[in-house]
Amino acid sequence: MYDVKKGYELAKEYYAQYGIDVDKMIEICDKTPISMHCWQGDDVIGFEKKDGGLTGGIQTTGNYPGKATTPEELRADIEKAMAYIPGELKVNVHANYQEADTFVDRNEIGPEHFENWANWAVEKGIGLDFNPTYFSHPKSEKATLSSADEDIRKFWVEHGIKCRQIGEYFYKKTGKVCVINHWTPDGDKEFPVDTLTPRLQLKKSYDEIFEATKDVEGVMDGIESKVFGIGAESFTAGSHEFCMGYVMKANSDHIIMTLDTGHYHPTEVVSAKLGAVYTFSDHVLLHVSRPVRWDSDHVVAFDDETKAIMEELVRLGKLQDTYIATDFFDASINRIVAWVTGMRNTRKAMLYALLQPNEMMKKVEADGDVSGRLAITQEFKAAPFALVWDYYCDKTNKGVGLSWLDEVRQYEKDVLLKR
Ligand code: RNT
Ligand code: ZN
Repeated sequence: MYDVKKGYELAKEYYAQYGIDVDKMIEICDKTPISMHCWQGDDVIGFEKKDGGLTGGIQTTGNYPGKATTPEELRADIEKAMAYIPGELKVNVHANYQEADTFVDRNEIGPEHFENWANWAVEKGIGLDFNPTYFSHPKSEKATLSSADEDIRKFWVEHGIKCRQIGEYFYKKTGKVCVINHWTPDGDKEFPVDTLTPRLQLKKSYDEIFEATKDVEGVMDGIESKVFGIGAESFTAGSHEFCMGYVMKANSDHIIMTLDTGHYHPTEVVSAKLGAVYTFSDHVLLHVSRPVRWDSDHVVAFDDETKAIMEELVRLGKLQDTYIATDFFDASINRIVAWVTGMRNTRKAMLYALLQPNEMMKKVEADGDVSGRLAITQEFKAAPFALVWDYYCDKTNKGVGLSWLDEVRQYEKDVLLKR
């Protein structure tokens, strides 16, 4: 191992030339929560006592051994991953991760089925976020909240209501706001003749869910859009325009947009949408993922788009107003490696964005010096960022460089492969 402290001292000098306070940026980064999705650990299956796999037009591919099959295993794996993820963390749970002795249907779940999650979060000192599960269920085969079948639509409205109540329970237990993400896969393989009625149904359903739970406290609600799902390639009821329209018209202090990085056409990027959304909204929920040609939910990379998103948030002054959550599921590699890599990359991109002369760049731009703007923004791409990142991981005791990888390999041998 090289001298991490020495590297940090040198990097600190480098950044100081441009007026960047490395320690202050590390502190901001460290305190900004990232919500880690629980579903990477078991390929989005959950713990309902029912048969049936993942549906809803999303897919995990791969059959790497050792996935979690019980809540205890999943929480143990999350804890293992947490040991290597620096910074404030939340854990994001889906409704199908309920714990009950016998089968409890989605419209009947309550806080009692999430007590173990809540107690565990309190013990770990972390916040919890939540998601209704409008998929992987016999009643979700055709449509959920946008269904023309009133019994089915009502069933899913009840589910949404229960989920907001569970969100409030999480808030009350942990003392931290619970961010709920509402995503429905409702769509069609072919382009429908009537594209309005399902949208009106979806709008009515969201209205009913929020009206019935208007006294719920401590919950934020992201409405997540999507361009298409597998088997529903031609039409999505909750499209971007629908969800953006819903959120903007609701003009509410808790209903916000969820922008998932995999949910747009391949040349569209979330980084380019943030400024426009923040013109009209106070908060955004992000699902940080990595689409490869489609919404493939690959592990988040330290790539241009993840960096661009964090740069936007920092430059807009919206890092603290944005709920940052991860959403990926790779079943072809060690799932803890997937979590740690994706979470570290998200955090890394945040620190990378903070370690730039953002005030200087804004001034240069305001002065009309577009040549200077280009030169400055390019210069920092090769700054000695890794030296600061290593120091941050060392300081927070989360594993410098690749030191964590051998420990996860050992855990695979000792725990995962024995399942
Ligand atoms: C699906 C959405 C959604 C899910 C999770 C499991 O395309 O991104 O957020 O990934 O609810
Ligand atoms: Zn998502």
